[in-house]
Amino acid sequence: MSETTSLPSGHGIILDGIASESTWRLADYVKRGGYDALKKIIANKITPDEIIAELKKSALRGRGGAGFPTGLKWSFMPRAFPGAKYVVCNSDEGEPGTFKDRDILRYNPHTVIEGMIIAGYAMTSGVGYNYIHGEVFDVYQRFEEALDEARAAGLLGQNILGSDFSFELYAHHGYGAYICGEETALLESLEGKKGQPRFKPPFPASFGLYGKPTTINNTETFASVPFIIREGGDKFLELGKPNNGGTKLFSVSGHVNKPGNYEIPLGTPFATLLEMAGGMRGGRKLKAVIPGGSSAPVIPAHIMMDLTMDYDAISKAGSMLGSGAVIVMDETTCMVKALERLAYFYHEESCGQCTPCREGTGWLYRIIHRIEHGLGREEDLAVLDNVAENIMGRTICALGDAAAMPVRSFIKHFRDEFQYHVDNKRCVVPVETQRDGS
Ligand code: L3W
Ligand code: SF4
Repeated sequence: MSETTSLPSGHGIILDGIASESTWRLADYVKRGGYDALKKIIANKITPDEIIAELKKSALRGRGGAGFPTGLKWSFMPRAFPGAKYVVCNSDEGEPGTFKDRDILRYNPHTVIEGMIIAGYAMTSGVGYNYIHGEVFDVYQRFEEALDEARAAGLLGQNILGSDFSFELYAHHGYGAYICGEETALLESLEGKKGQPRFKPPFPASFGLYGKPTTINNTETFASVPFIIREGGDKFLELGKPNNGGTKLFSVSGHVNKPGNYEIPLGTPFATLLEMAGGMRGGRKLKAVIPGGSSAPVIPAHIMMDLTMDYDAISKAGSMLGSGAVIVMDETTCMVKALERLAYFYHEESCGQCTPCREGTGWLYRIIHRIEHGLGREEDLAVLDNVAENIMGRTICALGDAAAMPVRSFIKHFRDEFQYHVDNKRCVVPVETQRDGS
């Protein structure tokens, strides 16, 4: 898993003012306008409906992968439900290429806490949990410290800021299984069970944690909420483009000079992001980009260089903006080897509940492995396509599709390279020039 080595950068709302290691503290956050949104809600008795309307105006879309409209999701919550209702933050980022949420929690945890408190107020929920990926324990500890600061300041807990609104928030650290980032597997895990996805529907909005109505959003989604309430949904929308409001963090990895997290307005050209990341390493030519985490179909360079980084443009090009993990590959990349690595990951991480995923991911990996190792058979590309097709749409959760989609896109765009491997039992890119993107 990639780790950033320097402070994340960019211009926007989540990383604004993040200038040093200590900007995570409450006092610093307050200096930057932190908790003003919560104070505004309480002082002006803003209603849940008004908050949800502002979110809808902002065109904030879920930052975890699906890009689902946040205001709409919050409106699904049955506020009149008499029992417990929960707000859950999905900080279990495990998607290969994604490393943004850990930096948000590391450098700006209070913006997530404030966003979750506002969510509790808007959905009349009294309890929240932040499920944090198990492999980033320092982040869990920092979030716990930030929670202590918020509690001590009366921003969290009973009668927040002297009002009759109470909200408690707990951190929970996972154990590193990728599948626990799937929202229903996360809920199972939070309940203390084995982390395996549930059938949907019912969606968590009606049957969530402990079977109660639950809203789950990604870390970055909650982190965007305070700005929207403080400055207004229109202002957030204007930062991005229609239907793609605001700024977004992109985790850029691979063959660039400055891998790291960059916050940019949605709709920014990919070429600008590549420049921010220092351009191509060694001045080499761009070959392809996975624009939204390993589950997203690969896009060849000549298409990618004309695209803007937003949900609609990337999906029109046949891929997904996903969680915003941009994996950059230069001309020295062997596409068969790259796909072999992805296929291995999904095969390892399949939870095994559904036969097409459990068996199919193994088939995909083994066939790609033999092609890569000079044992490819003439029929292999057709078999790969057939296996991928038989996984897609036939599983409980999106991991099946996530394993199949890269296979189809790699072969679609780089078929000649796969065929060369099968025919010549070696790579078209000389082995001595191949470079690892990690
Ligand atoms: C109530 C309805 N709620 C939808 C809710 C649903 C969920 C959200 C989006 O997959 C993708 C996946 C990964 N009533 C509803 C409703 N909802 N209809 O809206 O739902 P869905 O099913 O479109 O997405 P999902 O199952 O959450 C997420 C892709 O993201 N991905 C994954 C990245 C992984 C990370 C990580 O490591 N943390 O971010 C990247 O591309 O493949 O396609 O909340 O309940 N009628
Ligand atoms: Fe488990 Fe794969 Fe089925 Fe998802 S698709 S529930 S990971 S077996």
